[in-house]
Amino acid sequence: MTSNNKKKVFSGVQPTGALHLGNYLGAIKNFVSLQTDYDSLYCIVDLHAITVWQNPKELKDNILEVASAYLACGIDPKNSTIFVQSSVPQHAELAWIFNCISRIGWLNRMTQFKEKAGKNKENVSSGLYTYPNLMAADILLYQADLVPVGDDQKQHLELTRDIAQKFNNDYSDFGGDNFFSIPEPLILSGSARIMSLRDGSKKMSKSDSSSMTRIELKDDNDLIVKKISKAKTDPLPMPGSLKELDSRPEVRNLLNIFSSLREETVSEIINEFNGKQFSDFKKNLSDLLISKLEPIRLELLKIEADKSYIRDVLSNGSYKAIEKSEKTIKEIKNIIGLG
Ligand code: AQP
Repeated sequence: MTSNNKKKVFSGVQPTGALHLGNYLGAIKNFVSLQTDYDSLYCIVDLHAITVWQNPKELKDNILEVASAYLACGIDPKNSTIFVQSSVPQHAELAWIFNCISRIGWLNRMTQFKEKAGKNKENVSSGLYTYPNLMAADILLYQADLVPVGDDQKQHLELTRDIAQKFNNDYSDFGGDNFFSIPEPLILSGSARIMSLRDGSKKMSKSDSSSMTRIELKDDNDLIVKKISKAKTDPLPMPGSLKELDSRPEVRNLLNIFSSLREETVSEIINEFNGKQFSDFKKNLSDLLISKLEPIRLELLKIEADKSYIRDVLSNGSYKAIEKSEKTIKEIKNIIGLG
């Protein structure tokens, strides 16, 4: 607990490209709803982004884009600390310490590394491999109680908990006993994994080479209609039960999106459209997306045009984050015997 008795929340988004509906429904929408009840830190995790090569000019722009998206979606800098990870050097410092705590066997089990490295395992950066240690540092640096993430990040959260526990055990005789509180993942209802519009077995992702696989926060209304009308389905009629969705991943994904946006269950949506044409459903889905995303897009464009406002928000955020993290890192170094 913090001095104001609010629990702490930490989460982040990588500045790796245009933000999409998955980032919004799986992460940012939840950040907004948590910020009044929790002491919230929302980070733009650029050090994570460079685990895969980024064009430096685009990276700079993408950092500002994530900051603008946070603000446009409703994260309020009066309630939350918004900052860029690399502007707070304590993240990298603690990540190095965690490289020495975390075990190779633990990292070898991370499915996200296996998915991202694919067949190219020998040739990806070592940063991609140790990425979960940096994520643990992000969270534990602020002694966060809760971490709102999409369910794809749950395994990394478990590793964070393992690192915290091992640190507490390894240094229990040196002031480390119960030093880190063990953070909990916060997978909120409605934050289902959103899948690609062209392949229901792949998650919607910024780095997919085709923008037709995702709805981007900056897509205008016509483009949303086009992407939804071209979204893959199957020749069968609208489903009549949840069971049918097991073998229909693309249809399930569109229903999940509808249900998340409407904040109703998938069963309710199935009942509403049972017996109707797919084209009716898609038209309703496009209308719903437009009603939720158009105000965000307009706000995003307005904020992006005001670079000095964004820079002010980020430099205030970084100041606050350094203030919070400096004390923790000093204590950790003292426990370990560094410096
Ligand atoms: N498809 C998704 N469905 C639900 N949640 C998602 N998130 C990402 N994609 C989906 C959640 O968004 C937060 C920020 O993600 P990130 O940018 O840090 O990294 P990512 O998960 O690797 O996202 P992308 O879009 O797939 O980026 P690239 O293509 O660069 O790897 C996280 O909480 C994540 O769960």
